[in-house]
Amino acid sequence: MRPRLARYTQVVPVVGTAVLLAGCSRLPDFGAPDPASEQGEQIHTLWRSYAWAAVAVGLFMSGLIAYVLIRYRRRNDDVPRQNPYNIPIEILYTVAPVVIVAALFGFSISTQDAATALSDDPDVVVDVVGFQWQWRFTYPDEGVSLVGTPESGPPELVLPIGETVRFNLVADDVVHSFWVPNFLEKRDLIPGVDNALDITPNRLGTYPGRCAEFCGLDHWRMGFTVRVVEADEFAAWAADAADAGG
Ligand SMILES: [Cu+2]
Repeated sequence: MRPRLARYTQVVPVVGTAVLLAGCSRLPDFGAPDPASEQGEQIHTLWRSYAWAAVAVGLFMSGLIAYVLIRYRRRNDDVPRQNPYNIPIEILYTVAPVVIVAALFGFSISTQDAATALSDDPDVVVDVVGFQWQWRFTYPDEGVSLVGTPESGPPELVLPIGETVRFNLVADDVVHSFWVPNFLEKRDLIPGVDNALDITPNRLGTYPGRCAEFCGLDHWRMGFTVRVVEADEFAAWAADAADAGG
């Protein structure tokens, strides 16, 4: 018995350390994209909190299991003490998960309310139309309209940093889904339903966007890009695009 146990005590820490080190580079985000909007930050924080809560519960439970395995190992052939029940422990292990789930539920609802809130006075409005198989982005206040075609390729959505952008989402034919992974939100475009989404970009850069609902054979063509720029650069771009009849 002894030598085998000694071998395990050497192997387990080595394997455990290797797994931890391998996971370290992705550990902080737990696989989520880097957020590029205020709403995305909120969702990202919720996601990371969930993941850390899962890690804490997992470690605690693993510790309990390890403790029981070692502490109550069979040492002889005596029949162990037979307890039909243990009321305090049963109450504890019923109440603890309920409390954890209730807390996670509360955080989810408050984050959802904050991330999906619609501003009364958005700074920029973009009317998004999804159709088989491209996007039309219209900025009514700036007089700009961009449409993706097989010749021109996918359109580029240009957004000013730090300003609230209202996306009005409309589908022309079938269901599509507007998705920019770095905003950590996606919203369906459904014929006959007016959906809206507010995004406040907070990081400069260019991000990929796509349709996240299979909408027919050329669904894969429905890619686009989002470029987040400074406010004055946005104004200059919008003036140029309006002049160009965009
Ligand atoms: Cu689509």
